[in-house]
Amino acid sequence: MTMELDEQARAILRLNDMGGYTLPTHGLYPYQWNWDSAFAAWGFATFDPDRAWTEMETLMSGQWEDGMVPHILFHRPDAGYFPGPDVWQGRGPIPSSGISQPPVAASFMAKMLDLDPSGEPRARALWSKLKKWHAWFMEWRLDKGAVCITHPWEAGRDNAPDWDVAMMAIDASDVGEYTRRDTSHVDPAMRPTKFDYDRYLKLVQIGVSVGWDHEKLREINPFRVADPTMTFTLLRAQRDLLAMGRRFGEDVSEISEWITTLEIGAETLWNPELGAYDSRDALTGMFNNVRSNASALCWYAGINDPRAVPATKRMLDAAEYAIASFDPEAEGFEPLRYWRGPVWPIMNYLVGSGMEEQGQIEMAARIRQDTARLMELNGFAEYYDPNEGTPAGGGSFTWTAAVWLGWAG
Ligand code: 9YW
Repeated sequence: MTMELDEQARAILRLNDMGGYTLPTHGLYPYQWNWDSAFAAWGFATFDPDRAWTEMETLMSGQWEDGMVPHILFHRPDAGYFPGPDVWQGRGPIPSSGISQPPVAASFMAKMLDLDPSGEPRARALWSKLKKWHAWFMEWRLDKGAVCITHPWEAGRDNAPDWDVAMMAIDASDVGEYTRRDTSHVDPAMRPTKFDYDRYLKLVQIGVSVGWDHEKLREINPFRVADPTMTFTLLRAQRDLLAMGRRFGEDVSEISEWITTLEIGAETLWNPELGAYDSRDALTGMFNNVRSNASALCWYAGINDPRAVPATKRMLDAAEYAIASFDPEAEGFEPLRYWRGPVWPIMNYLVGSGMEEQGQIEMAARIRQDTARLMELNGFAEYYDPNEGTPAGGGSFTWTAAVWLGWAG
């Protein structure tokens, strides 16, 4: 059984391999996405290290002059996805979007180096690029030390309830006509709504209007939310970058300072009333009061926080398959609508492996077993219904296959 699934997972990576970069899935997502690609590299590292390093190199080849690594690289135009390069008008060396995504690449590079120590020269060459990207976050995205997103797509959790209040404050009445493509690939009931898409596009238009000038955007962008996903993944990535830097004989003093700043920032996301880490609107200072799986990334970030245990356990117990993206007991929970309830293997890996490292063995085992069970029963889907296990979203999904190869299988 396991052998067979290993083969299927490898076949998915090959199927989605465009030669140098990997698509999340054909049809729905026909480009190179940032954090998907880092997962893909790790998946490849389990059976084809050379291809794994190439994936990372292609991702980092899209880095902007200022250090940002975009959330999408549009290597070849594809009419099946909207909004494409003509709408985004990114200003990097490769046509791209104008925002970033959770910076998990350094952490996966550390894993790749463990799996393939002979890749060290390639890792060394990538290290300074990753550092420049991390520096970009520290310069442009902090609020009280926590990392902000400037667009819901930047968090990788597109329509999470975390952003609802901030989204309501955006006036998108002049966004104009456009045709969505996502809803022609996947059931619209599983996708973000038109209300969301209008605002996703409005934010892109605002970015384009100032040529993605981060300084100007800091003043005019109507959306700026400090996010646990971003804060915890960057904190973890800084730790991994620091450890690799030491090994390579690099000066890591600045990275140590960044870690301290981010630890302080992470604490500002603790919402005592919720008993969880929460997103916080940087423009209003208000917590969003949303219990999501992002809170449980604290362990992955190296923060072994006993305060976070009770609510996390309750979330695990509230679903058949842990861990739901949004609290199954909360009002507005939707088991099939993207980031408003479904369980995502990639988040399970980040949360579960962090728990393993920090000695939260019971919760970790539960998450890992559930992740494996979902794939054994229902294949390598984008995400699943946390109660029924129904596979949903795109099929033959790259990062789900990578999680099987690297961890769950
Ligand atoms: C979009 C590719 C991406 C992921 C995100 C996920 C979704 C939609 O798909 O984004 O149009 O960018 O939310 O995390 O990287 O799998």
